[in-house]
Amino acid sequence: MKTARIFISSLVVVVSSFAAYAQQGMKETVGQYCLIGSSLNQRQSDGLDAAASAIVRTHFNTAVAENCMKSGPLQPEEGRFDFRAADNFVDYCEQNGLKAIGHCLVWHSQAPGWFFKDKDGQQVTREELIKRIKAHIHTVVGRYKGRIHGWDVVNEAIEDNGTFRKSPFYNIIGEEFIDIAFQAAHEADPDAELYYNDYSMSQKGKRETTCKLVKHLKEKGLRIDGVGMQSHNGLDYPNVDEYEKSLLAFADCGVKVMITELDFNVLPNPKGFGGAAVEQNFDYQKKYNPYTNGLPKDKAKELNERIFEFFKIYYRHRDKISRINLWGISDANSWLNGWPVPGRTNYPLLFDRDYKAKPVVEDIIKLYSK
Ligand code: 9MR
Repeated sequence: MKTARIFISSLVVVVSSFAAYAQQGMKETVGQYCLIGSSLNQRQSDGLDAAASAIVRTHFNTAVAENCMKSGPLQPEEGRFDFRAADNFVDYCEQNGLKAIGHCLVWHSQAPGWFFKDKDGQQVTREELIKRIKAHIHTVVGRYKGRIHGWDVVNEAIEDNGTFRKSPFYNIIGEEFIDIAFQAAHEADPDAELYYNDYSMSQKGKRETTCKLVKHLKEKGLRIDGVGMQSHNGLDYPNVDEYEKSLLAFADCGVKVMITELDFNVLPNPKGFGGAAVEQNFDYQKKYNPYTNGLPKDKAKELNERIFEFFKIYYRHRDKISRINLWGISDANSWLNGWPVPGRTNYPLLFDRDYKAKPVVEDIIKLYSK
């Protein structure tokens, strides 16, 4: 009788520890070292995607709004703000134990057209543009004061060759627009972390100018907490040595390194394609969309290994990385189905079209459970 009881209680221990392991998500494992999360599309942050919410609750402790906090959607006309979607995003994060990241305050790409024009349709003056940047940042950051963990203050201001992008912000104000944005964000929420975020960060030119920018901001006494490496990767780019070099270079400048928009394109790219500038577009051709009925086994394996290769780098440098963020939850949600070629079937994320974890999720959990 006694032996049977001991046997049963040992069985209970074994089964329950197995269940605990099986239920362990990335937030208990990767989350011991850094924030781990995803961008949320509006349907998700409105709470309408139950399958996505289940993944969020098991695996993530942070999230970024994929689109609804950009300046275009937030301030479609001067002085008229639409905060409905952004409010829902921040509420959703609070209800689901996620540190909310604000993306993004100053980005040439999604700034509304009126931002750069005066009432006669002429280019706005330097003074007026500075006023508009400050007003936008004070209103948006001020509204969520104390509720946003960190803001992508300036997004994609540097070209691959290290020169500043000739955006309207740069052309009208000069490099100082970056200082102005960081200062305004800090004034509006002194406790929020502030980041510079960009793609193709493994490029030498971008790496060097980003480091110079961080040093410059610090020398001016402005707050900058981190650099975001977007990491829109593919199976054969970027070069991992250069990528790692950038990660270490940013850490050396005394800021946190964040992987902010991680995904992995598996489809063939048109000639001339590079980076992640949303303006790039190519016409649809069947040869660019070879896996409409699922990824062949060898490609799926290659993808798994490629994703894991990056997570091994992140694990190795876990003392330097403060956040790893995927750019979407399931393959079905990814922007890479529509860019740079429209209408494709891509497989860039950790969860497939049925919201099922790819094998690499288990690999990542094991790696970070060591
Ligand atoms: O994933 C986003 C896509 O849905 C939008 O149409 C696009 C333009 O706003 O932006 C995408 O997200 C971008 C991010 O905000 C900044 N880095 C590049 C991302 C992919 O283009």
